[in-house]
Amino acid sequence: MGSLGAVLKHPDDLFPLLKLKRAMKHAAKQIPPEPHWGFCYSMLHKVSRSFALVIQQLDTNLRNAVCIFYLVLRALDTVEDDTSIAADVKVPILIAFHRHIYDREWHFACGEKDYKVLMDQFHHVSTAFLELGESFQKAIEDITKRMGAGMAKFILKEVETIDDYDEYCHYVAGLVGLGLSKLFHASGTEDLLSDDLSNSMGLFLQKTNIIRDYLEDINEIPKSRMFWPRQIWSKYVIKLEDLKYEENSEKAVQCLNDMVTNALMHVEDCLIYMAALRDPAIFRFCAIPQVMAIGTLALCYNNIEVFRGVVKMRRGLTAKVIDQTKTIADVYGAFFDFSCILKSKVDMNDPNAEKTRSRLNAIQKTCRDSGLLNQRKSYVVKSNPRYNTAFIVMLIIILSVIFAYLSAKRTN
Ligand code: IN0
Repeated sequence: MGSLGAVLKHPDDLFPLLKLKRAMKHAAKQIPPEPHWGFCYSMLHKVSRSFALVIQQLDTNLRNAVCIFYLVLRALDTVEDDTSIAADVKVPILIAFHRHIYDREWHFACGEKDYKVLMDQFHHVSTAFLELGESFQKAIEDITKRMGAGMAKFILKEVETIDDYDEYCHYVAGLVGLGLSKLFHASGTEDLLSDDLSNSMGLFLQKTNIIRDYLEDINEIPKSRMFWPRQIWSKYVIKLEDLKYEENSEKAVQCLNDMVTNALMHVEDCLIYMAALRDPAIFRFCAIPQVMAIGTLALCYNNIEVFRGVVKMRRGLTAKVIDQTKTIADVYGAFFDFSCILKSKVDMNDPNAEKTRSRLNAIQKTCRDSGLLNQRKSYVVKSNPRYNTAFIVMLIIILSVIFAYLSAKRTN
């Protein structure tokens, strides 16, 4: 659907969309003048768009550390993701990456588009990294070392069991949670939150990405990337790629629902983590990706389109999440609402229907028990066709007035 069509269908997206556009324009103007920091912040805007905006709101020292942490991880990810690099070349680079970040001379050409530029000009990232405070540098180095080693392990090994799946997600995302918790603590505003809770924050995001990106990963050239655990998909098909074929649609959706149910396991830890945060900017930084993740799961659940193309939250809903995620009450509200949507999609013939429903009930109970649900305005409501018609009529009247005004001006 085009953007005008989407706004006509969801008129209450319009103001958050305009606000987001304005904020992005403003953020793009705030690129620092020093060439290395300028490179890092413009790269951040290119590779993460809306997320860059949330990073921008952090206090300066923490913002710089998170920006560099994000780019170092993206660079590591670019090496891991590049299926054209042979394993015997890739593994030593991943294992030594935590040392390369101290070396302004180091560089390795790989990746595509913006990621290629990031890799080619990595010296800017190293230069900026070396200007961070020592506790920030140590935290980033430690996580990069553990993540590189974990990625190297999984270059040589497939994700077979659910334990492997949790271990792989720990390396590529759970460790990001551990690192961020250290950076927040080092910045002086937060207690050091537990490794388990920090890990769950990353696992919930990464499992959502792995579910959403099934088709992109399986169709990767020259070699498929496979992150769905065999222990789950082998209950439904013989080979992971069979899920994309039309004749397996029913099994594919059941497998997808199984994967979503597995991801939902982390939600309660994530809610505890977010409730423990004190600084409002850090809170928003953590909460926005989490709300987007539960929104994405609600969209993907029971949705065959995951196996046919890209399933993404519409831009207007993303803008709304960014605009309306400010407090823990907003987060409980969003998780409650998206759980309602998920519940309404559970088919009683699905083999995991009972398990899924009980997870959703547990999430909703946590949200209800917070006592904060009635303090919010629910934003995940179905659009009312009566309001849509009123909006379209209003829009036509405004456009007619502007047109009449411009025509009158031209005749004068
Ligand atoms: C992230 C995470 C992230 C943010 C806040 C708290 C976190 C706590 C634990 C773990 C990760 C946390 O958020 C980003 C979000 C992001 O990049 N969104 C993209 C959208 C997209 O689809 O890629 C955007 O353009 O807005 C995230 O996904 N990851 C990430 C990476 C580095 C850092 Cl410092 C923080 C990636 C991942 C793999 C999930 C950890």
